[in-house]
Amino acid sequence: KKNRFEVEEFEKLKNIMVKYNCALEIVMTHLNNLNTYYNAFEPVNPIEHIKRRIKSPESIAGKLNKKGLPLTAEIADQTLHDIAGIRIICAYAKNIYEIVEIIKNQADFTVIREKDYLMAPKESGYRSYHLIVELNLGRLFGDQICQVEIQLRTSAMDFWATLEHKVKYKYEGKMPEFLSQELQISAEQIHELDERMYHIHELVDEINEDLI
Ligand code: 0O2
Repeated sequence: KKNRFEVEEFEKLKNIMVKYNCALEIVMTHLNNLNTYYNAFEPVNPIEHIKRRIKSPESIAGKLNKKGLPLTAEIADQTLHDIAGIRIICAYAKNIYEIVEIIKNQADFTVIREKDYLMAPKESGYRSYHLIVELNLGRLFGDQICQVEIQLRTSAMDFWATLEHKVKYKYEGKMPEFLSQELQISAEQIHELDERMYHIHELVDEINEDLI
């Protein structure tokens, strides 16, 4: 199936995208403020960096096709939770849980779904923490509700996920067995590396405390 909307639906989708762009801006402002706060008032900032993206129409159509749904703007709006997406990259897994708690306590948006793929990695080896937050766009938008997906990962997990995504895309879902095995092994090694790095970080922290 072609990953393309009919002209009329594409026009409707463009309007819907305006809404998701605004939602993305609102959530990004909060996260940027959090980043600023950590830089100004805390000894260490657990956030390495923040990335954002709006799903392309081709990618929206591809996801609807994969779910066996008709290619309409309304169905995309109702069924996809990740049209607006944010990725927060942290140094250590522990930081991820810290930031998840802060996001859950934000007054301006509500967490409506969460998935902990750190505790329970996907079969592919994928690790990340996913949150779907919901927010009201205000009077101007007729108080419409909009969802934004926030993915939280360590730098190492992001390195793996980016490569795996590229490989998966190249093989259009039919990845050769040896490659998926290779990626699963790499995911485990990356997890081990994450834990080792955290261990070193803790040791250094303890030494610093002894010196004070
Ligand atoms: P893209 O191109 O990154 O946007 P749903 O999204 O709710 O329909 P599901 O399975 O419930 O489907 O969502 P899930 O697993 O919580 O998250 C889906 C998103 O997580 C994906 O979006 C990816 O960004 C990421 N993800 C999930 N599993 C994997 C994986 O095995 N490898 C990699 N690299 N990323 C993964 P999209 O739309 O599939 O892709």
